[in-house]
Amino acid sequence: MHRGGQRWLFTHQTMKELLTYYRQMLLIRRFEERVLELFGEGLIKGTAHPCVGQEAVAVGACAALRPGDYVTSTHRGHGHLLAKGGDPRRLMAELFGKATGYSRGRGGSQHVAAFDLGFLGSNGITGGGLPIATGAALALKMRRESRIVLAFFGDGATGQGTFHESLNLGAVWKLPIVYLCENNLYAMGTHIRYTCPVPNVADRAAAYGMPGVIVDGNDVLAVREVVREAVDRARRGEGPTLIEAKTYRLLGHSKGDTDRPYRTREEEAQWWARDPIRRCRERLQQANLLEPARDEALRAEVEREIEAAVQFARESPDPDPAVDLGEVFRPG
Ligand SMILES: Cc1ncc(C[n+]2csc(CCOP(=O)(O)OP(=O)(O)O)c2C)c(N)n1
Ligand SMILES: [Mg+2]
Repeated sequence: MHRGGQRWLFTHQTMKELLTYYRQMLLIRRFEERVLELFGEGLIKGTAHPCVGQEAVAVGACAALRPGDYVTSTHRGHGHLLAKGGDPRRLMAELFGKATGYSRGRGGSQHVAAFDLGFLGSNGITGGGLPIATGAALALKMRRESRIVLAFFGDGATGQGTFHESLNLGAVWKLPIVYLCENNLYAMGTHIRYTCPVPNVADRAAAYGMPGVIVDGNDVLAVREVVREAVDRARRGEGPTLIEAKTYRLLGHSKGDTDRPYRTREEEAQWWARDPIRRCRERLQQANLLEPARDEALRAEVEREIEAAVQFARESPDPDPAVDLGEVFRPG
């Protein structure tokens, strides 16, 4: 087990890339905030799990992938899809249950997939993405393809049987896969100290004979760096890596979790001080790449993109029950 992501230099190129990551993280943040508002307006039904605070994991990890690579996601998957190249309009339409959504409005927040983007689905089953990712990696290996899979999952998912089964087979078969745990310290209201007997999720990698790497999940460049190393290893045919990105969800577990009695406001304030977007902005400002006017212009641009997504979703047609139900209940 080692701590990764500290060995790189900031080249001018890296700093320019950081600006695009900053924009992507802002887009994800505003998407999530807008989704919560839309529940309030009654335009989105069901539930959603905002990834506010965890944007750097999604963006840093996807920045290390090629377009043809696959990812699997979780119930907290909007950021993963947007970072993998998802169009906010089509994701918003999916949340509205509209025919123009990525899964034609039938998947919703927790079961949306975009195969053309290599996005094998968000997943409402905790730990449910892990065997899907492992199976996809097995298929890629059997077909001798150079693509790889990255599985996002939460700390809570590491208590599921699927975690053991997937990492075990992934390691035994040396599959081209990266297991990326977003340790945000909580599974719903349960702190990880009550469910994990070792100090780090990454310590568990030893049981599977694979490298276990810890990274600051609120540092987008650090995440990109460690994921790159793991992706290269997977592509070389050397098998999986378990990465633990230490992060925090700054809002409630889901849109209904507003009081959060299981944790203190002081703890939250400490993590707000480590907000990945704020840290990224400060780094860009120190490099003179983000003067206030530019920052303002960028934010306004993101705002317009989000509003365009909402408008697209509102104006999109509902799915046609004649077509869509026919596809759900395929007769014998
Ligand atoms: C198999 C299963 N058990 C329980 C749940 C209820 N549940 C939904 S999210 C969640 C917590 C997941 O925690 P974690 O994996 O850490 O992800 P996070 O919510 O922190 O992103 C649980 C227990 C579920 N969806 N699926
Ligand atoms: Mg968690």
